Amino acid sequence: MKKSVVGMLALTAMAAAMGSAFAQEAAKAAPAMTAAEKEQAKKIYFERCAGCHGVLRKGATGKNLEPHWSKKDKDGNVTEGGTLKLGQQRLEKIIGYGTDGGMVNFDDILTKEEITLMSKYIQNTPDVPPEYSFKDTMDSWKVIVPVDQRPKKQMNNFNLNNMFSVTLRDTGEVALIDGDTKEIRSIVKTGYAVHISRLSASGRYVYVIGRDGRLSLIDLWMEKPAVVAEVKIGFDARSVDTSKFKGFEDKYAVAGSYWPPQFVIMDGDTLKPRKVVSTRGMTVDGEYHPEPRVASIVASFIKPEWVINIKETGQILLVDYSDIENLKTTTVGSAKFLHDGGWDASKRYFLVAANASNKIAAVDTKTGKLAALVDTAKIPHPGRGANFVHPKFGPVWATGHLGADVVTLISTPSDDKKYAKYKEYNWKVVQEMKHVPGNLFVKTHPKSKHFWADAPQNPDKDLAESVAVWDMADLSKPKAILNVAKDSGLPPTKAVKRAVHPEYSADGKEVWISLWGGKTDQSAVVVYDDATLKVKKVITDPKMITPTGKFNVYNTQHDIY
Ligand code: DHE
Repeated sequence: MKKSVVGMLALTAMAAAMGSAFAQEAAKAAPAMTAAEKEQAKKIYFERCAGCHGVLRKGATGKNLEPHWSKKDKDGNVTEGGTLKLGQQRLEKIIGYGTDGGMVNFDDILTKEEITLMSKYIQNTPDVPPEYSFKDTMDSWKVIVPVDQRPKKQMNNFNLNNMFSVTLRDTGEVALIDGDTKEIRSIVKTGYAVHISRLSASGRYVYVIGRDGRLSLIDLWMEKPAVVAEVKIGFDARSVDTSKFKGFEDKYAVAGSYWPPQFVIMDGDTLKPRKVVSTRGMTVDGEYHPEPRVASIVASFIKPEWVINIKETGQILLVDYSDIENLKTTTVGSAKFLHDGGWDASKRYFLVAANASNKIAAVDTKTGKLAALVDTAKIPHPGRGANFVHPKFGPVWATGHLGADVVTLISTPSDDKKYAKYKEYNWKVVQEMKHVPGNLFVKTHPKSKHFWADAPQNPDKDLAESVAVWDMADLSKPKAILNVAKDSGLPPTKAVKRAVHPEYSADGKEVWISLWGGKTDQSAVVVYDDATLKVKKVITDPKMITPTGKFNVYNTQHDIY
């Protein structure tokens, strides 16, 4: 019998033996479901809900969804109840129409029957999924093209620096689009609902992680770039990066898993698993957490180190990969729940959103210490953030917010003498630029005068389909609003075409925006001229379905944002 199955049976037996009063009470009071209904609901929960609420439903970006959970005020009065207290009707409304707290409406994603089903399911006690061992990872590993059979030099004439890896979310693919000609050069099959693409230090390999934990390695040197190796690092995953320090270029990859909560270190050119490290442990408040998921990962350029952000514990791990057999890790406590983030302009400080605390944590990778915890508006969501020199406050790093109508600018330190006069502002919020809630990503480029922000999670259709652009030389000037869906010229569809994830071309002259439309609708990536804000090209194709994240090779390889 497989170890993971034994683990699951042991857990089930343990729960039964303990006869947990909660579990029994929940099982009694929760709506009955057939085994087939449970299976269907489990799949939907994994695909649509687990990302925000957690597999064990303990909550993170989303609320706790355990049947008997409760929140009490200081006098011990229950102020919020679990799903059983909320009950069937209220849950159906929340799932269907969303909430002011940032939960999106699912009435255009799930059918009425599915909403009823999910409302029943979350009143039942969560199942504990199986573990996933080093052996499971090893068993899933496939080298499709061995290293000695790969090209010795670039076999195509594409300008690889300006290639874009574009997530086609609902088809489980990425499109490799030539940034110069705007032609789709290759569409490769990947894991389910790919989350991000990252580059090897040399820029040759693209690493693509699916939500189902499948990591695919694409070789851009092939005549037609294709997947050369694959491995499944867990059941549920979001992050991947590579070794970028001098002497370790293209040597390792590291991928973070949501379930089980762990990260896996692999050989960079084959994805051969080398080590699995669990992230279970204590939160910054000193409580044990059984599901501390791996959120963003970034590779340092100044040390052989990865910054690995653990969502539920609020611990930032600085993992030294110079000797992976004897792995050294510095654990830096910050705040909960860590999500996405990026480098400051100097690439010494990594700034990460602690979205449940409404804070940005900055870690100093030179000293290995927390540099600052900065209070911000509600639910910061930076993507990787954006760096520019503010006319009044000097170097700043910017984050947008899911839960507030501003973009926050935080002053960041610099060793450059010309910025010494801005020192007094360091780690302070120096400005909040007026935007709208529901923002996910902000972007600028060292060669640009403009700053871009989307708002795909805004409940208003026009706002969700538009992006805002500021002139960084004079932020008091009214921002330009570009309705990307209208600019695309695509026919109207029932589903909102959410304008998402601005990404610059390698030369900083174009900005690419995805239109994240319905599950089966042909959609597009709209390319704007950054100087004139006019549409330059609408990249569309019958295969262009649910494009979301886009990763320009050069900018991703060098962390330019
Ligand atoms: Fe993301 C980055 C997690 C939903 C598009 N997303 C990240 C990162 C994490 C994360 C941890 C940082 C990776 C890194 O840098 O190493 N995302 C999650 C979730 O848990 C969440 C909230 C729910 C889920 O079920 O996945 C979620 N994300 C979404 C989406 O619905 C988005 C908008 C569309 C999609 O494709 O699924 C989406 N997330 C992205 C993108 C990035 C990202 C495009 C990379 C931004 C960048 O510029 O690096």
